[in-house]
Amino acid sequence: MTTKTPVVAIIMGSQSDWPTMKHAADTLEALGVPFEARIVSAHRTPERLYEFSRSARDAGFKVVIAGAGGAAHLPGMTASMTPLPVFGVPIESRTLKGEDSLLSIVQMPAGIPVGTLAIGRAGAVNAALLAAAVLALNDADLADRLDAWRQRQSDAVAERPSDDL
Ligand code: RP5
Repeated sequence: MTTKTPVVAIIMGSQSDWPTMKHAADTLEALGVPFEARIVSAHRTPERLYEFSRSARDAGFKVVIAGAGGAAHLPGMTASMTPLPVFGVPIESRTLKGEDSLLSIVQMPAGIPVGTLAIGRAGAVNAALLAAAVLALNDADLADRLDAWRQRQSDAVAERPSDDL
């Protein structure tokens, strides 16, 4: 985590979500985007959820990434209480493999949007990349870093498959 004022809030419903949400944190770190990660449970710490969501914009955050699993109310409840863009990451649950998380995050009624990503690691990484893309609209240096990140990714793809890996 960088020492600059965090502009992305990564919130998650439980400590058990961190191995997934850490991929979002690592991606933001690689792009030089200051962030803060917090555990905020819609079910177990509702007062913390209200406090965080209602103060997020004034605290200087520009984007919220919210990861939750099972009956995953966190992203939608957060989005209902902040005007900031909220990206939801469905955590892969043990019983239903994250389909429960996905459906409960993606099926928001019209009026309160949550930008919903894929289940698990891919969703966490892509939520961070989307957050960076939004911030890069007003940050030319970050736009350059994002371009470089994508170029490195392209450069890392071999032309042909190998038996040696
Ligand atoms: C949700 O319940 C969390 O987001 C987590 O994915 C799920 C299970 O939480 P734990 O029982 O592991 O704390 O609120």
